[in-house]
Amino acid sequence: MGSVSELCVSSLQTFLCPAVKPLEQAPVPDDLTPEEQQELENIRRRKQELLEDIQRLKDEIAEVTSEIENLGSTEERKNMQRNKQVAMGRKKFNMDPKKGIQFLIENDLLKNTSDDIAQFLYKGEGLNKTAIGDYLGERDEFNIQVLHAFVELHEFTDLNLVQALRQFLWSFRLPGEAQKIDRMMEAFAQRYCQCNPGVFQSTDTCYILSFAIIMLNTSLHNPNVKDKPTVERFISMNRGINDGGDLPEDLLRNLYESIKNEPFKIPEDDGNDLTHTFFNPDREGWLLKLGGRVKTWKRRWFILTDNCLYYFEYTTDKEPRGIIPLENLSIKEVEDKKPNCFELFIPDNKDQVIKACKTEADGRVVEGNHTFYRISAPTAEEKEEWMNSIKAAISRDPFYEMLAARKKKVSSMKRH
Ligand code: 4IP
Repeated sequence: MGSVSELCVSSLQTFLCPAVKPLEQAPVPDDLTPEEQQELENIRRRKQELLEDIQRLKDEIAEVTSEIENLGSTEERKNMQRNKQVAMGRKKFNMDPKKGIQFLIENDLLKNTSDDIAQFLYKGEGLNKTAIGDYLGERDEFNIQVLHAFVELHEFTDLNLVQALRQFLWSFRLPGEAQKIDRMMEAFAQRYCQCNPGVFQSTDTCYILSFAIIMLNTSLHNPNVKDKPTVERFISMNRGINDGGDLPEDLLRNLYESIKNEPFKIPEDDGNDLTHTFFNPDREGWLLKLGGRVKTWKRRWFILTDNCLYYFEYTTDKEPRGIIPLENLSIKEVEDKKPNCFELFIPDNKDQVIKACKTEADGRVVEGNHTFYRISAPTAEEKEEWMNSIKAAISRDPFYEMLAARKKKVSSMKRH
């Protein structure tokens, strides 16, 4: 705009005289007839008028040019100011997401609607993915609306569940709190099912399988997990999750292969993400166990998984001799003639029989009758490791409860 007006001014200046002064009236020559003299005067007056018009035009152009110049600099200034404030808002958001959003709204940099905020978070420019995750996970009604608007911005049509999860889990970092993860994964599952109708019987199925995939990712790629699940185990772990029915084996195989070939990329791992909080590596190994009523020591192959301790006579046995759910149990070190002993017991109730099951010599599965389980490890180091793993499993695991509730819901659908 400025350059056009500059051109206009300079062109006019080139073609017209630099400044318009009133014409000095030259004397009228004597040899003209009165008519000719009159005509000459008319021409001179006309010329004067024209020159005045030109001067007026020049003044107007000069005025407009200066206005344009001023306008340019104020707009630039405004833009700079705005960018500065946006950068400040982002910084505030990264430190305290709620305050950052409030700041941006108060300064008219963001509209106070769930759609606009979701868009801002989805674009994520300069935003910390942990802060995005924290904001989206909040329980507040408005934050939940933003979460839904955010998830709607993701396009999952024709993506398999692993591809969709990759996209979703890269757009923010899942917070460590169970309830937050629950809301986010619920929203994810809803959106996935909406984009891909007919793949799963229900959102719950999609939700459960999403968790199974995240856990599989950890089992396959976390070096602490020694026992890597096979595709068959993954398939059998997910039996009956499709509202009581099975998911197609091909689908599960594809998902398994995808995760096996490429682990999830999780933003900024600061040790508080799902893979760390959710999944405690399983443990397995030989331990000695003291009998319940008859106090004989037996060498058993123990496996710690799914919040339960299983023991087998042989490593290759399909059926365990006993299962001890770890819920509500405590663990402590104890002295015994056997070395490296620890005990599982019910806190504050040492006479109560622990809920567990065992297989009798004749093959019948019966309730256990231990008031405590005393166990001896081969070395002090292994005792430490077992105790730590069991403690981690015992500590109330909200994710486990969350998933257990869903699984219960899904399997009850089958019965009704
Ligand atoms: C048995 O002793 C074994 O120690 C059993 O362990 C044990 O069952 C029995 O406990 C105990 O009587 P004997 O083999 O000498 O008879 P396992 O099942 O590992 O063989 P637990 O409950 O520990 O599995 P009681 O409570 O049934 O007596």
